[in-house]
Amino acid sequence: IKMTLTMALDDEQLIADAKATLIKNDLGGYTVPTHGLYPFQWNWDSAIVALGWLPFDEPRAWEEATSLLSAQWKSGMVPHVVFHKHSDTYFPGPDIWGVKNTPDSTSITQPPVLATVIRQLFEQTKDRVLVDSQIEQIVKQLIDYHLWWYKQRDPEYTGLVVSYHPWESGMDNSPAWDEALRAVPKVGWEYTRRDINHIDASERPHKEEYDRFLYLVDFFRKMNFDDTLIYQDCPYRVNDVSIISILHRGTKDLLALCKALNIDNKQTEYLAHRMDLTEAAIGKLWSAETNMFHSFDTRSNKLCSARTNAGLLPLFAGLVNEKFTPKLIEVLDDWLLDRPFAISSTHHDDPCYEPQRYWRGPIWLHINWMIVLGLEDYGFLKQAKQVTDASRNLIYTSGFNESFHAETGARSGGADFSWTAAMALYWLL
Ligand code: 9YW
Repeated sequence: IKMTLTMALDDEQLIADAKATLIKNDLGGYTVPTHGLYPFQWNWDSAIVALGWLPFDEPRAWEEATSLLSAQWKSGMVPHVVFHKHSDTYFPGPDIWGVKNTPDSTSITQPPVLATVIRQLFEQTKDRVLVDSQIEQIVKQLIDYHLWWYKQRDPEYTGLVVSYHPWESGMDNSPAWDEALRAVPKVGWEYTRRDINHIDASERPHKEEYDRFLYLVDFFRKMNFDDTLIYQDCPYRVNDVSIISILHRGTKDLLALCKALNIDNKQTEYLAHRMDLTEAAIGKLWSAETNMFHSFDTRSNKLCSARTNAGLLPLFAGLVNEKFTPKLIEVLDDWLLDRPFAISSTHHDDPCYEPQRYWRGPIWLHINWMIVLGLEDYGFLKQAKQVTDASRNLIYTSGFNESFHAETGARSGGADFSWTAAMALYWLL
């Protein structure tokens, strides 16, 4: 299937193409984001992709989640990449991460959108025997995962968990990280990137960023992956507003699942208490200058200055109070004004905006989907429709790409991309 579509195809054809994309990327129990560029299982990709399988293969949707959870660490952490099968087309692989687990994985995690996805699967799967055979085990693992987040990533009970790597945010080269990353030394050894064999360098992070990404990977290994040591000494330690929002929404959805399953115990009480702490602390991430939320660098004690789409995700979490809501919506209205394609990952007036470079401008559909769910919860239906239409335009313009050029809607990053096909199937078509 050729995904460089220049004109709108009818929806039926697009649905068939989206299904074919997932089937093509299926490596048996898990779906790679796209062949070549990302040949393994990624955490938040898999969660989103499960939603794409749901309308046409329910068992496969659930399997996407269980294969990811099969890599859960004893601590409760669910890794950001699971290296189920060997591949040479991606760098850095398991040898560089140095983790001694089976299956091989990285030592960091990714935004925990899985709990929200499992709630949707639980509510929408028609085959209830399938649901009943899996749900309790999955919920148990999700509770461990969320407990790990709060205990290890917010040991001081601040209400705001921390992240140790831009890869952990899933928004690798977002300008939000520029200042915090500058404090990280560059790695001392030579290496060969593989990403720029697949994608033009103008659409990827710079070497400057990779040098620091790899320093951090080395650092985790040197710390023996010890959560306490890393919390103390990691040179990069950020309150990522996207992770905080996704975690908060995920915990809410997880507690709703627990209620449906009559699970009510010390652990669920603890999670509810952690949610209260986050609600009390979120104001720290609000900027009265930009009227939106920002991530916070806990090393320099400063808000990250760039205006990015992550700053809208507290809507998804239900973390925006009455005082902030009208201001944030005003910012969004301005962001969307006269834009056939939206929402750019960095605001088009921000000095760091680059419409073609990965998380510095291009549009990502799964982020739009989360923002739309938030807008609907808050009753901003006009804006929800605007973002949904602007997202559908992208599919019509250029198909199932990793992300989209913020001005032209053209492909940015990889083609034949699983999470975009999944969002098309589950949400847009
Ligand atoms: C990398 C797989 C992943 C996504 C991330 C995205 C990118 C990996 O690809 O990171 O090597 O740059 O930033 O969000 O999960 O699609």
